[in-house]
Amino acid sequence: SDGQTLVFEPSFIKVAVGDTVTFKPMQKAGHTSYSIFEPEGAKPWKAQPDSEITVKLDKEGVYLVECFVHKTLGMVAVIQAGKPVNLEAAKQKAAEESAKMAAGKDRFAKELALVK
Ligand SMILES: [Cu+2]
Repeated sequence: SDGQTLVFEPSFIKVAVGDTVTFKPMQKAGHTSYSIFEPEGAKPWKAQPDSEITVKLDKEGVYLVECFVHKTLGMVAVIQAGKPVNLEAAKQKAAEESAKMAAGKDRFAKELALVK
């Protein structure tokens, strides 16, 4: 870590379809994990503040994640499960969200650049 606290770490991960991912809050800062974009047919998730959540990524594609409290500060993450079949739509949604941010406007783009 570089000392930043309003970040997901890692902020990009690639997993296999059917894998589970656990989000763990590292400070009591009201952090939450919300999915704001998922592959078609995938179930969105919303963690309670300061609470761990484990999600199963059972649909192939790109998922966009935000901390509900710090999303305007660019606290966002990207998960790729299998092939990025919905990448163009994910980029569009990420651009819309990034436009509303006060800081970290480039984070979604940097994370999505890692999708292969
Ligand atoms: Cu947060």
